[in-house]
Amino acid sequence: MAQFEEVSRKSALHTKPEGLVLQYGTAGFRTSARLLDHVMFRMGLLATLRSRKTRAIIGVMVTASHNPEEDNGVKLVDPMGEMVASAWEGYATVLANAEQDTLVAALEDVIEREAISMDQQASVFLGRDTRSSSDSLSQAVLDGVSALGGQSRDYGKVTTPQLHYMVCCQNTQGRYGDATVEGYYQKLSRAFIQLTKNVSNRTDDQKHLLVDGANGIGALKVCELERYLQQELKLSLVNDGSSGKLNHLCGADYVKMQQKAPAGVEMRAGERSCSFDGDADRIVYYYRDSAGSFHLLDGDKIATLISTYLKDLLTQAGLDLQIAVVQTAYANGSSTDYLENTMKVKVKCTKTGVKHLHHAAQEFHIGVYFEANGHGTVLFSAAAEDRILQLSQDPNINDERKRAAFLLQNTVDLINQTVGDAISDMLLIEAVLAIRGMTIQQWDSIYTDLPNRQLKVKVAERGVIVTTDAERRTLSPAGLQETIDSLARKYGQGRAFVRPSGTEDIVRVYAEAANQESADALAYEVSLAVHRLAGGVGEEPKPPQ
Ligand code: NG1
Ligand code: ZN
Repeated sequence: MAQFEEVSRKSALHTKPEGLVLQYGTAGFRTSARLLDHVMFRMGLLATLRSRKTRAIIGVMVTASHNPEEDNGVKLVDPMGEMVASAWEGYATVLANAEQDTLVAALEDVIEREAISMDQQASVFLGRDTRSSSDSLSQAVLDGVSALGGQSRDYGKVTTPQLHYMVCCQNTQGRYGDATVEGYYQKLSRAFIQLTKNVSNRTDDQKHLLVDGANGIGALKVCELERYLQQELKLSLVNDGSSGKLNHLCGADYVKMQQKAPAGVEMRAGERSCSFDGDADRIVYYYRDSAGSFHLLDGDKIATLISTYLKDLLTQAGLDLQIAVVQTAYANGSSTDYLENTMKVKVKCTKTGVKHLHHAAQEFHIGVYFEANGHGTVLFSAAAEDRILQLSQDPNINDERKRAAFLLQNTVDLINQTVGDAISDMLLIEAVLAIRGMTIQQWDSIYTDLPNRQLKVKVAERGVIVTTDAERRTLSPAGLQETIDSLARKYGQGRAFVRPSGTEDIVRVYAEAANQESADALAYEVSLAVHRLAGGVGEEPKPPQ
């Protein structure tokens, strides 16, 4: 077939390093940028097939999110803006790992299994982050798309959530919004201004926010957004990419893992600050108190703020819609306890990785999902959106219900339901704090986090760790879970679990306990058990200092 001749010809320009094996992981392929050219070309091919199969536009995002500048990665976006279906993650792995001379056979296999009609039109939307390698890697994706006769639209530098948004807008014929960056800013800023315009007495301090752009794409985009906000929110941007290195000593991942402010951020006591990650799909907030102590408000605190706000609005609106919060095992135990026992909200725990949370959130009228690291959003079912719309148009309701319906309606518009979005989440949090007249300290004091610690352990083969119960327990290697159980029992409010990372070649250890010393000790002891029982390589973990 002539089509495959083109694939073979172009593929020779994007050769695979012999013997290299990569896996489509928690967030697509992610590794050193110099190993990815062939993967990008092949993801261009696969996205084209997926587009033919679904008869819709498919997205391809070139980014390695919070990884260092030298890395890169790629993820595919399905028609409604969600992560690609899991069977296709398998095809992605097979295609990426096919040697040069078996690539066409691997493609033909996908075409046959999925009964893809090659006459069907195909269209791919492409976006990329600010990494220096992203330009040429994007070109490799475009080569793959054209080699299989697909059309493409290159959005250039956009955030990951912006690309998800474009895909959803185009596939819903504009019902979700206009598939342009301009359309995105207009929809979000309009909703933000509607939500905040009736809030009286907002001081300059309340309208001001310090943003750490991680020296990445979010920094560029937040600057573009600002002029749409009509001074209702004034942003001071640090780590804007003009001089610093991407994700280096800054960004949401750094702040969350180090539990300290990023480089370049000088905060006055009580000043609200936030950090994006390298592709702007994660956000965390933080501030310094008057004694100088640093306070982090992570994804769990964000989920709590948003779900409390929505629950109260539903009550005021008199709408009987079920709201739930979806978390992972990394959620701080205090947050789960507060949500379940104080707020009486249903909480569901899923495996790590936003696709799992997203899927679980779809089961409810309103599903608020956040990973502790700050990746999350809110999903409204079609029925929930309809009921909110109907109520907002009902002339026979009292003022309180009218106001609540108006706020709910604009909240729906402010949220990027396709994927966690730092910019959309930031605007939502700012709007909620304004509407509720809350300071960041008041938000922080809703509950107190249990001290916790995350560690990494290097093992020969991380697949030897098999987990169950939403990754909260291990099935193998033998004896590991029993050891973790007995270690956790030694400490007040002790809880620990381990799981193989889906994005790095390591095992992650999480521990929390009533005080930091205990959390550190527990994390260390569990790390040691992993090293000893799961084939640790290199030196054994060292006790905390
Ligand atoms: P892994 O490496 O599988 O733990 C990490 C994050 C996830 C998710 C992905 C994708 C933690 C503990 N894990 O996954 O939550 O964000 O990266 O970026 O933060
Ligand atoms: Zn990210």
